[in-house]
Amino acid sequence: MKSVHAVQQNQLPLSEKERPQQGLGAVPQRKDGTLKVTGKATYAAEHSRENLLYGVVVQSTIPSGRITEMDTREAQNAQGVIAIYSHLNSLKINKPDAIADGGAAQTTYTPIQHDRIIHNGQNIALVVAETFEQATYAASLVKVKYAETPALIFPEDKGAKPQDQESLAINIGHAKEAMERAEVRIRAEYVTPREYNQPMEPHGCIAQWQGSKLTVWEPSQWVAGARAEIANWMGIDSHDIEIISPYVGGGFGSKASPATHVALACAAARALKRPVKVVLTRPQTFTGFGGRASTHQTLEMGATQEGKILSIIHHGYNETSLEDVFAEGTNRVTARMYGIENVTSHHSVVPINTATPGWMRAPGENPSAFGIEVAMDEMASALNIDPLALRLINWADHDYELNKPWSSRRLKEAYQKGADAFGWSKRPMAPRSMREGRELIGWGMASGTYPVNQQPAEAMLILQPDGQLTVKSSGADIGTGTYTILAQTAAEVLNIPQERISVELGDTRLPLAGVAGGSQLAGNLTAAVFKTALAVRERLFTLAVDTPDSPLYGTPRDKLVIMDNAVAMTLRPSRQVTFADLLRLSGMPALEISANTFDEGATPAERDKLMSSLSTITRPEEVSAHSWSALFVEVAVDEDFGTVRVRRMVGAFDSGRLYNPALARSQWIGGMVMGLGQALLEEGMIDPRNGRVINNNLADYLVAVNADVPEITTIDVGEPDYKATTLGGKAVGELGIVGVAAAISNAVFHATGKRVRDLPITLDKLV
Ligand code: MCN
Ligand code: MOS
Repeated sequence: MKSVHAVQQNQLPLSEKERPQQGLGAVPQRKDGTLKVTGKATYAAEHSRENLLYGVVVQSTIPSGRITEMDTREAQNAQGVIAIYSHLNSLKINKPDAIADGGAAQTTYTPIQHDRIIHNGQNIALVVAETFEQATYAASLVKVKYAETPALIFPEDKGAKPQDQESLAINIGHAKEAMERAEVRIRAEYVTPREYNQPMEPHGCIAQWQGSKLTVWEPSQWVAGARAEIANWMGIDSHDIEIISPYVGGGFGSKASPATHVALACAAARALKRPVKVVLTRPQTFTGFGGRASTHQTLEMGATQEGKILSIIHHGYNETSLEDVFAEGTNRVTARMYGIENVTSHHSVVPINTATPGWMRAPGENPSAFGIEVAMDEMASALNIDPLALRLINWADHDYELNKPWSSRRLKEAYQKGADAFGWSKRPMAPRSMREGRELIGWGMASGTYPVNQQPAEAMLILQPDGQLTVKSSGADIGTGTYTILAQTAAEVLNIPQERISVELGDTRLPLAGVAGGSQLAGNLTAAVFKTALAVRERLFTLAVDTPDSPLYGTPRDKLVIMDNAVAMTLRPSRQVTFADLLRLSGMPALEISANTFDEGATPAERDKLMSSLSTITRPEEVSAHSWSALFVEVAVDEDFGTVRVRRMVGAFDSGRLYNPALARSQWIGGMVMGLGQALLEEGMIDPRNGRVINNNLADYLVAVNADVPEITTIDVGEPDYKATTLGGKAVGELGIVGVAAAISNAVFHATGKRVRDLPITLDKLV
């Protein structure tokens, strides 16, 4: 027996000797590592302010209707209570601009502005008291009466109306005709349930006004967006707002924009002229903002006997709220993964009584891959062709959906290296052909992909005479490693050791950055820091050769390097001038340089506006740029009880160049673990009577924990892709989860002969 949870410390791409010691590609200790493990990284709600008040949110207990009465008398009189805000004495909160309209808000629902209830667990009041306990107790005393109206609990409910999302439709070739020519056809429905991000740090903020200026400590994946949304809510200029968010205890999409309790905190703090902290309880995080929408796909696939897939006909939908359209594009991957000439696909949203769903690690790609990657396995099985062989028969030599060449696609290498490491060639074709005692053993595989998104960014570098360098960006490190890779980027150019570099992040006072979402921030920020570091180096060289008293005065600049806190001659390093001398000679206390990757000529105001919207997210134009993965999984299924254990996982990934192979690996592993949870455990259970999330806590909403996690092997097959990004890296953060649930479902089929198409794969579906 092997020990549980042994995440294998397997080989990094290069041996210790070959790996760069600093700069990109090195694996220095995490900048925030010591702070986090010693508890010195202070998260938003851990801050303390003088005169702080505590707000506790009251949530609705019905899914649909109106509030007819809210009796707050007893609560008002409870000890320590300062104020209770509801629609009855409403604080003004304006509707924010939705992401779809170039704003920053995932939901445009504005709490306590009216008596209308559109989902269960909706924020309907805020109780503010001197202590958290007092506010919690008083909140329990608020009595609400409702006039209930019929609710749409599930998208399949009678009366729910799908809205086709035309912009998501895909039409390539002639899918219907091609389907008729197919010799073998499969058709199935694939379902993913409502899922919840559940980061370790629950959502909580502190809002404090000083006159007309507002400061918000808020865990944020995107401080510029948070500021824009709060400015909308409060009806003030965004420059009067500061968001402070240096550490984020995970978000997985749910902290891309502030949820509505932040509006309540800001509005209450303004009214009371005291700082207010509002932290959602874990149960409240299940409805205080949306998780991943439940999705549903019907996928028909037709192929020749030889395994050439001729056609896909696909239709998908997801639930959304009554107020906002959130599309969890179930066809994001469907037409892209393979070389299929004929595909037609539609995606709809179905408004129901739920919180507006939001981003959750690889929105779109994740459920989409579950559909197509299980369908591929079904087709392989129908054709009696090995699933990996079927994928190679249908290899896409370019992007069929966009009709563009790939920027790079080392997926064949991923298939091969992953299969070798796993031992895939020994896989017997027939299901139920491997067994160990009472356990049925199965091997499954799938592929995954995630696109390269891009946004411009700014960066500032400050070099002190003693060689200390500070890197500044408002971008977030949500646990991903941004602090570390930005120090590495600066070190790459300026040859400064890690311990002399400090990085400041996650604060609107710092240079503009976009969202840590869409797995793009690493590429965006390393590009900006790289450009700035080059400018610093150029400036140092200029000072060295142009300053009359410099020992390097008049030296040709192409003969210069930076080493040991000095500008030196490449071939005669003893001829040098230290940073300290250089700055002193030029009369500068420090060298401070900013640069950005915006279009030239964009004014600061334009840049500012662009960064508070997601409309600036682009993709490379000439090419289709994506990260790729091949995933291999072994499961053991107890034949009597139907319990599934994942026994090992191998993931081979093409994320282009890795800025930090250890961090990238830890991201891939994180994605795979989350995918394991999605495959076997995660399911928001909705009470059909009232739309309540029944398992709204971490004891009942199960995520994968250490004991669920087997040996995980990761293999890096990427090479620098300079068509994709400036520094050659591609997406990492979300890639690891895409396709994992499919690989596990396929392995379970191989073990048991049972195909589970609706997640999670629980034992009741197997016995
Ligand atoms: N990286 C690398 N080489 C590359 C690209 C990235 O070494 N070519 C590494 C870097 O350490 C970088 C990290 O991977 O910091 C993630 O980079 P990237 O793929 O650009 O993703 P973002 O920085 O935009 O992070 C967001 C992404 C998303 S969208 C979700 S969802 C997610 C994820 O990151 N949420 C996370 N990973 C998470 N990890 C943690 N711990 N917590 C979350 O909430
Ligand atoms: Mo990630 S779900 O794009 O924040």
